[in-house]
Amino acid sequence: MSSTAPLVGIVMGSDSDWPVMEAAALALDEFEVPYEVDVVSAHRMVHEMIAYGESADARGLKTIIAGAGGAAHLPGMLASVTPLPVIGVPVPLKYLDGMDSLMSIVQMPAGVPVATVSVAGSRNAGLLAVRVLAAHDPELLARMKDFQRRLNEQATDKGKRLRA
Ligand code: RP5
Repeated sequence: MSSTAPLVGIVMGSDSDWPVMEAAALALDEFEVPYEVDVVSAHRMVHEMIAYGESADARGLKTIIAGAGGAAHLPGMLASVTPLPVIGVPVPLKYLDGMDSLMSIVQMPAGVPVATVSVAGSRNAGLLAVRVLAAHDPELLARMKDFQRRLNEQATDKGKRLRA
């Protein structure tokens, strides 16, 4: 990619979410996709959160990955104020095994979509953001196809080793 301006915004409700969210950043690193990282709490920083969502497309972001735990309203609230695709990452906390985070993010009202990945599935969130960008970037699309080919080879090799 020629641009170094961030194309993906990775945001989370607290810095305590970072151990889960870091895998999204690592996936974007693998594909050399520029991104920014910030804490934008839906509850503790409501005005900053709205400003972030409202300015995201004008600042050049193409998609937002938002992670939060518990009463995880951040992805949905951002999706309410930005036209960009929002990918939600349910962060599991100490209680309820992340089911509270998952339910808070996945069941959005019609008209306000959030692409929810699995509990703590931030690597897939990063890879999904790459696919969103790759749809309009032939070079990135080729790299995603190569990634998928290697994934297939690795899985095939595992099968071969088991059968040997
Ligand atoms: C949520 O509250 C955050 O996304 C985080 O998962 C959770 C706990 O935050 P801290 O109390 O650790 O800052 O809004």
